[in-house]
Amino acid sequence: MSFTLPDLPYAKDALAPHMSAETFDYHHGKHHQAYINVANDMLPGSGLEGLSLEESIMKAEGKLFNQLGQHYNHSLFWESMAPNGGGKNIPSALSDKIDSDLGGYDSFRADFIAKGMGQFGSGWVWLVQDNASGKLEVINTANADCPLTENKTPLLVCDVWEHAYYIDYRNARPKFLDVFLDHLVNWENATTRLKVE
Ligand code: MN3
Repeated sequence: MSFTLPDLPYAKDALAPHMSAETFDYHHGKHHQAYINVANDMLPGSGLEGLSLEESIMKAEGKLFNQLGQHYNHSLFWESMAPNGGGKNIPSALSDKIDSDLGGYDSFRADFIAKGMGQFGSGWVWLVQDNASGKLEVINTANADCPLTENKTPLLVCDVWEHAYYIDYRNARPKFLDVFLDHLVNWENATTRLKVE
């Protein structure tokens, strides 16, 4: 099979002024598309033909893993945002888990920003659920690395590579992380990914 660029789950100007249509033109239309194009070029003969994206990520290595990881991570990034998102209006199933596992929203927010700022160079900051313990965790990963390979289920992700925010925020990663949390997070989507025991 080959992979295709997923449509954004909103109009490309729907998150403005927090994330501009110009950012989506480049980040979704060019960066994300390029990872898919290279992955599709590399898949024939790789032994991974016909596998789902998630299955492929678990088996791929090297350059092909990097393309597939970027495809998965960016796809979740688009779904992690929504118009009029962010803030503390979190469905109770997830809000209760944030309280019990992460010490509450304010603690989560501070940790998410610290880990997002602490990721040197390209990478991601995530809210994940560990599949073994069932507990929520805030983690960062470098480059194309993806929590799926660490037995964790991603609930939401923010891209902290400069191309995610340079058009709208220039070099101000802290401002971008503030805006992501306060105005963009799609808490309903994150809650649908939560496994409730
Ligand atoms: Mn990116």
